[in-house]
Amino acid sequence: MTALDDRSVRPSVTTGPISGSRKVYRDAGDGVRVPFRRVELTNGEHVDLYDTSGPYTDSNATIDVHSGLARLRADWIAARGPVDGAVTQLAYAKAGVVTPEMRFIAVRENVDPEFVRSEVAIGRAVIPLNRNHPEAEPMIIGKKFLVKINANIGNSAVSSSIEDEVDKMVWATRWGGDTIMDLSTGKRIHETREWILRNSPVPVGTVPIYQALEKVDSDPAKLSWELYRDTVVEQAEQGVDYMTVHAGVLLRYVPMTAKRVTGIVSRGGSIMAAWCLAHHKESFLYTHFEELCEILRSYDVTFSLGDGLRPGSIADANDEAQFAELRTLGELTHVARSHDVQVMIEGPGHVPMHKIAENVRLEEEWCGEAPFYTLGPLATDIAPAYDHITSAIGAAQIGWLGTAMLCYVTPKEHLGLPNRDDVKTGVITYKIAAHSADLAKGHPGVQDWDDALSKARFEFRWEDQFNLSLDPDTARSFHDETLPAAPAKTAHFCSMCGPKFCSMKITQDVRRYAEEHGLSTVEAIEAGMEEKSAEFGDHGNKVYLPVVETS
Ligand code: IRN
Ligand code: FE2
Repeated sequence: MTALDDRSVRPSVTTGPISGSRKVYRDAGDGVRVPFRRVELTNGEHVDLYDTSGPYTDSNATIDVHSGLARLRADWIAARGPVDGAVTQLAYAKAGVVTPEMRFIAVRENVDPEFVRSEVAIGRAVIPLNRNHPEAEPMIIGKKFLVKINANIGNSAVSSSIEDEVDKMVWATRWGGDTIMDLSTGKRIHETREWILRNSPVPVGTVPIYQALEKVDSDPAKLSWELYRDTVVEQAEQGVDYMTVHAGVLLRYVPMTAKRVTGIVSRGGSIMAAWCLAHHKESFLYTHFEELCEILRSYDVTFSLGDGLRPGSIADANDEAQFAELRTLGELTHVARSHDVQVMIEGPGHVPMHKIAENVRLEEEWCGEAPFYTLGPLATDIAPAYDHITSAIGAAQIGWLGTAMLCYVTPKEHLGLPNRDDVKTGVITYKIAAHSADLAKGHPGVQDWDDALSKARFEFRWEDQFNLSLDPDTARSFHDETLPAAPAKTAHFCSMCGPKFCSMKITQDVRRYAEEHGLSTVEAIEAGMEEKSAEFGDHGNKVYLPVVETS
């Protein structure tokens, strides 16, 4: 029996399009179809948006979580043999081969397939796709592409079920999660991951040391290379696309954290530090790294070299321990690449704004521009319950500076396991950070979305404004709170300023006045001012007129 045959597990997932949009596909040649979310506007125009949600939002798709998603890439994978003994996207890219995955990505990103190949070949971008995860839609992580976001899900010893985690995966990708990581540490880790993988339209990452620790009753001293290796093989066989490996936590770096305010905050980092100290030996992740490369290479699993010594507080940012580890990650990057294994580098954490740029500079210099993948960073420590915001401030900046993927932080960070609502809040918050970074980086076509929304807003096309927003449901419900009536959805004002004080309405009046009087806008403002001052004289000196009720 496979895990999905277990009928006692009954995940209920959200299907159907996001309100106001529908799934369309663009042809990338040879039967490769690339999905987009099309928002049809009331003025006859439409906007096509990058779509991470997979078949779940396609009203023509049938979803059965007990069979899993269609195996989109199965034929592509079957059709190709190894190059130089390797089956990784990196090996193909180096050999000059443009894979169907690269063509898919080129359409998604609005760039040339050859450009995709060349960025992968030099290691500045990665395509995290395990051969055993054919259900996933290809995506790319690299500074020359759209900034991506990852959503962490997974159970803990005290909370959540398989059903909840599958639902969170679908929910996270619905709102824009580019990858998800299953960080389960509780019960039924293997089964939970199987359910997620078979049903996930996006790449799935894990931290194998978590499951390894479960296997030794949570005693880090009992871990061994052999047990870890077997866990990696088990997960790679299932189809995990990228794995966090904290191989840069070396024995000699551990004392560097002694005087920190928050010590070691990385779970994986602290597990490895505990092992190193217990045995007084160098980390087995470091000493067996080349063997690990050979395993990852045979599945095309991408390394996400973990930041086990990342700062966990503003006070500890950019310290000796953090940068010592980063140098080691740079060394390991080159080892992995020599095995044709794709690599990205994990980064902090908690970093005040003035110390963010140095992180990107050193990562690029030491790690050969491998894609940087950061957790926030939180720009301040003072706001538990709002750490999606403290971290999005850092994330937007570091994304602009060249970080390729942002690991979301939810409002529950530091407080508890995120639930479904927290997942959505985290994803939306990080889409804001990532898109803001994309705008600043000037990726082709990125601003079209902003422009379409702004035009809709200015022209009081309320429905279009809602439908174009990252979260149409919430935008619409906020508007409904004060102006629920249907006519309000075409009205030339909202309840924020009321009909008389709407700046957009006034601007439109100015423009109309100009047109009617054959004037330029500047002249119209001047002429209008004169009229108004005459009017004002009639009203005496009552500057603030009471707002007139118009209901
Ligand atoms: C991302 C960047 N730095 C850390 N992360 C994520 O944190 C990583 O991808 C994984 O989801 C989680 C690992 O946490 P620990 O084990 O380092 O605490
Ligand atoms: Fe933290």
